[in-house]
Amino acid sequence: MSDQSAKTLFFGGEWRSASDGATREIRSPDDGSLVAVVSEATELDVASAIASARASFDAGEFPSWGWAKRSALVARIADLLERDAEKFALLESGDTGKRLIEARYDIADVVSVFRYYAGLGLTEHERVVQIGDDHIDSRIISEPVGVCALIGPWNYPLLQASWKVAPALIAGCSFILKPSELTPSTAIALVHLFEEAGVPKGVANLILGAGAVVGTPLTSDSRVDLVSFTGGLETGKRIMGVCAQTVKKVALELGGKNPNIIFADADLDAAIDNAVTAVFLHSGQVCSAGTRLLVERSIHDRVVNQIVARAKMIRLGGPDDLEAETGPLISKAHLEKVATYVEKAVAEGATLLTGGKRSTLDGLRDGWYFEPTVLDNCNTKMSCVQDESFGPVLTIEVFDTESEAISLGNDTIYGLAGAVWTKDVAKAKRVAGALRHGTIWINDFGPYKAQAEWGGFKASGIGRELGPSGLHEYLEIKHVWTNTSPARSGWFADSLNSQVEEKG
Ligand code: TXE
Repeated sequence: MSDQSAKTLFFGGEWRSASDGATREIRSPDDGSLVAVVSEATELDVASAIASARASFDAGEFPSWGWAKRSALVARIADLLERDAEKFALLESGDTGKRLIEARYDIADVVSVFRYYAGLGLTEHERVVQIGDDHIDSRIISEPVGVCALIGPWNYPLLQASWKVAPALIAGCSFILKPSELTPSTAIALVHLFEEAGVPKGVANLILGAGAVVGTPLTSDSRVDLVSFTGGLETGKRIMGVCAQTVKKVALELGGKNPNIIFADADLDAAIDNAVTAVFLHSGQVCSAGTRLLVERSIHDRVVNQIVARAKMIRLGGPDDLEAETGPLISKAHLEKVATYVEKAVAEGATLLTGGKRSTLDGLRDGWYFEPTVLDNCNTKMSCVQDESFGPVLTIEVFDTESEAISLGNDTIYGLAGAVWTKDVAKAKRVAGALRHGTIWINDFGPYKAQAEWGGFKASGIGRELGPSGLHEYLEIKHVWTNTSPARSGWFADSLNSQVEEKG
């Protein structure tokens, strides 16, 4: 256990305890053991962190450092993260319960996000507008948006934080990072690393605590210019409502209900294997999880039988279990949510083919393990098809035609990601074009890259992370018009000047 209880909030360039001394215990989802004790911020701490960020932005040097200097800083952070990768992976798997090998992949991805934005910072950020007049210089420039509240979830804590802090730093913003109260350890370590890298005082601030307590003070404060949030739909709606009061910019990633469409002419071996990974990776706690399998009727039995057989074989286990293939759910509350979701699905007419309950197999200690679950005979009227379970639960629907597959794939309020499996390239492109989701994979499932935008259509969110658009979220656009040969506008009659002219 790391005893971080002393001082784990960071603002004004100093590590601090909560103003009332409150702390929170972080417990392993694998066995309930104590992982860390951290400070639990108060509203007063939030106000101080915002003041720190505001002062550094309004009166500090960072916004005027220039792109190249900020890029060098972000590249330095990438180097330090690479140096400390194993330490970060251990912290991440400790808080989330995910296998160490998965946490290592996450940290490698975090490094590439910092490296990508370090490189993007060195590209051109100004645009000259061609006016056709030698005396006019019309220039579009990008400036930092200001003070940002960056609120993250618990499934990929450091990775989701990196999608926000790396572009915010490149842009020259100051920020308050608020990780999930369930998984704060890597955010604490990251801010220590920011200090070592030389992030100026007040630019990076860290607040820990429950969203219900620190969330509203953070998102309602008029000194905050932008809120970037990744989390659940209901929390996202609440945040958007709060932000409307001060007309803040918002960037939201609110999950998805992602269709994975398999046509009969697909490479079924690859399609089935990827379908299993798509839904059961990280026990379904993935915003882009392939939780809705849409399968062409003629291959339904073959595909479903194989998926069920594979689901039954999946080995659950904790961070240090080298045989394990996936880990526990994040908390008791989340496990109960997933169990209720399955119960409701069955009550609504879905057929439970495997799983559906907490796994208590020997060796699973007292963790929040849930059996990989497959529900057949589902349809879009059922809540299991419409709501995000965020657990290892696959729902199966059948279709007969291409247009039916498309309309089923779009019959959701969400629009984050989807996949289509077929050997017919033209059909794959037609379906990809018709699906209203932010990422479409053709004959693949899951890859994302720091260079490629990530985000959702419809209720999956607002804005994009990663890629150049992920930086644009943190920039204000300013048009500067310079006239090197000023002249009278001549728009209104000027009696004063005409009198002067008459007298003359
Ligand atoms: O998320 P919350 P929860 C989905 C998933 C999951 C559901 C609920 O379906 O079952 O959301 O999970 C902070 N103002 N996703 O309850 O509440 C909170 O402290 C400001 C999808 O854990 O959205 C945490 O830091 N902040 C998702 C963060 O919001 C508030 C990943 C996320 O918590 C706040 C995680 C408030 N009023 C869950 N209330 C994805 N898109 O990948 C809470 N928070």
